[in-house]
Amino acid sequence: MGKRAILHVDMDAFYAAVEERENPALRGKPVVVGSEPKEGRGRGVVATANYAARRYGIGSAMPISEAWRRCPKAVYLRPRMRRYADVSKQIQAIFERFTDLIEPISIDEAFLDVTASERLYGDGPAIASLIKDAIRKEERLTASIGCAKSKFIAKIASDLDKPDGLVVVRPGDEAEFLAPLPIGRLWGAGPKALERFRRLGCTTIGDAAGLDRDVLVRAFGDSMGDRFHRLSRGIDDRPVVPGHVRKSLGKETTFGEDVSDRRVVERTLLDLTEQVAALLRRKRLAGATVTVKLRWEGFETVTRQRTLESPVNTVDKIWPVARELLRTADRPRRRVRLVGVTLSTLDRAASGQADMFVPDTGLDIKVAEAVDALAERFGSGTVTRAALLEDAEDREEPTERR
Ligand code: TTP
Ligand code: CA
Repeated sequence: MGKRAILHVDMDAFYAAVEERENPALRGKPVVVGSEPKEGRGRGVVATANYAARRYGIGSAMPISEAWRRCPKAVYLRPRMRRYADVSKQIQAIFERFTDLIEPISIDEAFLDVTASERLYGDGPAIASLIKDAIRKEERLTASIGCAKSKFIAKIASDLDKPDGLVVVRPGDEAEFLAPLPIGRLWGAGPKALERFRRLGCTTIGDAAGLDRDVLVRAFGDSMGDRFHRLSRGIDDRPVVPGHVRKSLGKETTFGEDVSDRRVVERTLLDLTEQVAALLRRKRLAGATVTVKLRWEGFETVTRQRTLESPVNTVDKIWPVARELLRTADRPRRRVRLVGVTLSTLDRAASGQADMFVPDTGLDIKVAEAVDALAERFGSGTVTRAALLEDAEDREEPTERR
């Protein structure tokens, strides 16, 4: 493999840092961004906490009630997704000065391949410093960067000296760098794999690197075994793939025949909304912008969109917005050829149980997951539809609206 220079850039305490820079009164205080704490009775979770709040043991995905218990005097803020998405774009623009090979992996993280930029700006570490300086000066934020010849090593490195870190792993030092790290840092090593590694006597990546490839293949199968074998020795050739992050997720349907019955249009849109919500959840994403698209007979097309304060991925949160957008866009006398719904301004949803993006009803992600499971068995729409449509069918005739 050629000598590549890969950077992994990860913003520090991203949402909280944006809030701090925009409100000097927060400086030095513990700041928790997440759902409403309701004096300890809130049911949502923490999106992130600044480093002052982390000293109380507060972190992403922790129940907000637990955060409150640990530090009631912290400043508790709701997320402002649009703001963070804007800042994310500014940071992306800084990256673009140095390379076209940018693979964003979330709102505040990206891989950059700067190999071809080295002639112009100096080597990888020098470019990493320039990027950190630009982010500090222009955005008043700090980033942590890992610099190595592969994505895997760069990603681990960026995490080792947070916040405001720059960790460089020189070519040839990879195995030595990895050896002492816990085996859980290997990409793809979930709980099951960890248990198997434990039985093989491996606790560090170095332990795994010491095993024969055959042993790993026998324990994990051809593909995972080979992967662990290579990664543990610091071998990772995966390229930086530009524009990897999904920007929106939507579904649309063209009717077999143009439709005038608004109940049919709404039912179809609800169906599409359910599918989009389920897909978002499966991909562990949530979106803050809801867009509804309508095409009339004759092909004229309109879209209406609204951005919510925080991202959502459940049908009961998306549907009221989608329905309202449909109703404002609609011209009831015209027949409808196509209807669609798209969620954008995407962000990752908290993994696991309660979804941070459903602040006051820790339950509905569970309900949504149960619905997903049922939908997989019986087809989508089995559960939620009846309840949600009631509203659609009981409402006044569409002609009474614009
Ligand atoms: P992270 O990069 O995981 O965390 P961070 O930037 O807040 O802190 P660190 O310095 O450790 O990198 O996530 C980026 C943003 O994504 C974070 O600011 C808030 C959001 N997020 C959630 O909303 N929920 C989550 O469970 C996680 C992990 C992140
Ligand atoms: Ca981060």
